[in-house]
Amino acid sequence: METYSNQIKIVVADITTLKVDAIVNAANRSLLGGGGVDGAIHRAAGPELVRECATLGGCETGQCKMTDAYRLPCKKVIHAVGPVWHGGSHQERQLLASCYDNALKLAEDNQLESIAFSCISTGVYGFPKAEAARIALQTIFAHLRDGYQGQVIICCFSEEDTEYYKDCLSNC
Ligand code: AR6
Repeated sequence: METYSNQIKIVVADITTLKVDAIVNAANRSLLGGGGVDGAIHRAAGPELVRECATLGGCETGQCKMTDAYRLPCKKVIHAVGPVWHGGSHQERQLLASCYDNALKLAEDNQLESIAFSCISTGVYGFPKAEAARIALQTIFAHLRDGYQGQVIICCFSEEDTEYYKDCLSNC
């Protein structure tokens, strides 16, 4: 994993402040906004964002859809719908991996040079944080191995949350 560490950054930030090509929202299937990071993104982007989202027909769990970013400093928002944690026997791990995989495919297909992920599913959706960090990093590293040249930022909302990723980078 160390080989690609110059392409991965772990930061503590409000994701709405990041000037990157795309930020990844932890959305719900309606794509019409909510609490947590989703609420913060919609507030900062302004009402045009929900207007565009309303044209998309929602999004399945594990999938992503991309919109403009309106008043945000980034260029695009990738809305990922993470799984609700129901104990781990409902394909939660595969669905979370699929969010990261699909967001990175969108980044590749659209020549995005930097992408910042929120910690999808680890808030109200209750996904265990250590396992979510491992899944996120494994999926990101698979894309870097396959040749994605961009910068990947993992945007944590607290210093504590960064530890899950740092542990994983040194032990995975
Ligand atoms: N910047 C970066 N990270 C943030 C921010 C922010 N401004 N605000 C919160 N986080 P959550 P989920 C972190 O609950 O678990 C919404 O209502 C937070 O600390 O936002 O995928 C949606 O509409 C946590 O680490 O997302 C869905 O209904 C991470 O973002 C549902 O919540 C994800 O927490 C999705 O739940």
